[in-house]
Amino acid sequence: MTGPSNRPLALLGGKPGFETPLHVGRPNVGDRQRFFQSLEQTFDDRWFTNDGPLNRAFEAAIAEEVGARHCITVANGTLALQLLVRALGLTGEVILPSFTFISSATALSWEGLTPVFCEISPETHMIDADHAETLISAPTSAIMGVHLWGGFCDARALEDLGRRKGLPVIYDGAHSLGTKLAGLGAGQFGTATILSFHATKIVNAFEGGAIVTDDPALAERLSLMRNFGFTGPDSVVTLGINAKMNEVSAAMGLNTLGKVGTAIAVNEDRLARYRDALDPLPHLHLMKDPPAGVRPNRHYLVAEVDASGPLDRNQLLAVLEAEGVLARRYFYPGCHRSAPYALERGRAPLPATEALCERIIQFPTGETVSHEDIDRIGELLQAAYAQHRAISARVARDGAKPVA
Ligand code: T4K
Repeated sequence: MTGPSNRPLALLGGKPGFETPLHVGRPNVGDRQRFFQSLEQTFDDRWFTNDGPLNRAFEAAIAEEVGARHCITVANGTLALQLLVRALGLTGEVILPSFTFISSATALSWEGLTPVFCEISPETHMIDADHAETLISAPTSAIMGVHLWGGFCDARALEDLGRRKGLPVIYDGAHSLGTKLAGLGAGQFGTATILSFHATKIVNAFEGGAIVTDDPALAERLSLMRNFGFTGPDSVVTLGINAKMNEVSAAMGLNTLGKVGTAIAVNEDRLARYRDALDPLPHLHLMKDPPAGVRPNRHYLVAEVDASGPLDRNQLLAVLEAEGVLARRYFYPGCHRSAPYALERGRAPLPATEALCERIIQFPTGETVSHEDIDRIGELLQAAYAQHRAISARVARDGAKPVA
């Protein structure tokens, strides 16, 4: 009898479950017609970049969505962070979690700051404010929380810490469009928050980013800095750079922002299906729901592989990759163990971060993933656990080849 458990797996010589690979981070397309229509005007006007009408409309719409007074669009989220720390005049060290995308740290280093890596809560995967407090010293100039997976980090604890220590709190909110904490958007916390509109984000502008803040002077500095420091023709008043968002990106941003509610509903629907599909698997746990009061956008489908189970995370990634399911292990190995920082001495180990890096797995979700796809992923995983001995032997012989 054949059933999910004895299905022939591609890693063991069977036919892959998916002819066309399934990706984590497939872009949302939004309303194609609206996108192309809005560009007709751009072509008619021949105004392609430099604070164009679509950029202004996108800035207003983002500011409203996240509840901030000001939004300054830029070319990507990494540049947003670089400009922000420069505009704030930060010096010395900035404390942030190691468990984040590498550019949260490298953007700081690029601006001459030293990232000091702190621990996370194993429950939320986000910054541990108590550990952050132990790392504050004379050179510390700011604390940066990172809102991961479409949830919120413990902003209240961080801001309490910032107040007590007289330090600004900033946020990397690259994942946080559409997320709410007690009805408040990401723009209602800290000195400022950076956003990303990379293709893989819930609201995408192909590439893009923004800084949101309530501080008018900071907003003014940032908008000068992103446009070479010009206040008018021939008048450069500050050191600037070209960090502008173009009109095509702003059109895509407006288009996908208009569909953010639908995108969240689709993500919720896929999560419900994954709950059923993964339910028979005792060693694979979907991430717990966020604390009460948080409305997540569910843009990442995050699970943890139980270390006491018969297969480890890398073996599961190898099984899935062979089947055409390109699951990921964000943010392995953790910034502190990535090449730019791995050789630094004298830093405390980060055991919670390192343990999570070995367990974490993200599955494909969103509008390009169907219920049938999710059911099939569940069956493939059941088959993998049922055939764990053959898989372990295969991997021991030829190596697990997890995606980067
Ligand atoms: N802070 C945090 C917490 C972040 O997560 C990020 C970015 C940033 C800051 C910086 O923001 P940006 O400067 O990027 O605006 C991807 C994204 O490139 C990156 O934006 C994102 N975080 C990170 C979590 O994921 P990679 O290196 O994994 O990208 P890549 O090329 O492997 O693509 C990811 C998956 O998406 C693949 O399975 C393929 C799929 N994909 C990708 C693109 C670009 C598509 O299906 N279509 C596409 O067009 O970093």
